Amino acid sequence: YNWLLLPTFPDIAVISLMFEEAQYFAPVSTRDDGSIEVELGAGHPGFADPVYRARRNAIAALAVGYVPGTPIPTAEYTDQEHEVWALVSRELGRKHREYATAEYLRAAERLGLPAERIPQLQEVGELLEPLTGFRYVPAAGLVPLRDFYGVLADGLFHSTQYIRHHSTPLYTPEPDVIHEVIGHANALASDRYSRLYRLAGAAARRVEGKEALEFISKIFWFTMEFGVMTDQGELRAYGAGILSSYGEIEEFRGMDIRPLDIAAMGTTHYDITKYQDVLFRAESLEHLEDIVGGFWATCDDEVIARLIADVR
Ligand code: TIH
Ligand code: FE2
Repeated sequence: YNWLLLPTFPDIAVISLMFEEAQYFAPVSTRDDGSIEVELGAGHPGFADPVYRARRNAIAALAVGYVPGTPIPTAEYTDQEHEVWALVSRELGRKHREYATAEYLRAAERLGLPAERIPQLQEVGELLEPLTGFRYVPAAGLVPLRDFYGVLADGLFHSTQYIRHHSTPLYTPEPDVIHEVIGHANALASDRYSRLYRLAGAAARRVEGKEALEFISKIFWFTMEFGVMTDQGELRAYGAGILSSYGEIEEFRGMDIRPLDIAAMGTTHYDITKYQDVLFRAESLEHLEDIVGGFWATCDDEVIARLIADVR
């Protein structure tokens, strides 16, 4: 799964910088003729597949041309793309019953995503909005941390629209529409999880420094992306990154599971290109709301600077 680190991909330092800055996204640029190009590294499973590359470029162009406040442009997915969704949806459906929290399962039930075809992001927003007020916004590539998190406070979620390459359905280090929708939209359909997303957004807006913003984003990573909790007497996942990968979901119970701790989560390093080997466990949803929700609701630059100083 380390295709991003293969030699022809820009440069390890640049990549790790990008990981610190935001989640991983392939760079998107505009050619001289105005067309949009997504740069896939030579180790990317879609690198040598001209059909896939053309799809990535076409889908990125939709997001680049998106005008906020208007309906999200429709992506005309191919049969092969719908098949990837259907396969992953089927595999995850089974595994979620065993590994996802009751709150996530209930929320997924009430959202009612299609299992056989990729839903349009516009449609996802229309399903979500009456439930928790969240809507989707298309993103072509890297969204600056402050924007990505900040607008969560307004009930907006930035989402990629492309789907992972058909040769690697079980895991991708690149967030794709399966991750954004099966992982995040199902969670955003829960009143309680969606409130936590909004609190993360409010926290990101409140702080001024880059260090504080990164600290908040790491807590988000170890909770809303890769969080696990004791639920029905066993370890279950509520994090979107675990719940969107039918490879990783089989492994998380065997990882290094640590107690929920704000200072530890905010300062622990992670590598987005592999299965997460350090996870933080909440003892219940109430515990998560108390500790993490409580922190996001009140934290500021000063509090965070003190926490970081104490860890050092
Ligand atoms: N690894 C996830 C998946 O395969 O669905 C996608 C990502 C989650 C978080 C960052 S990338
Ligand atoms: Fe995510």
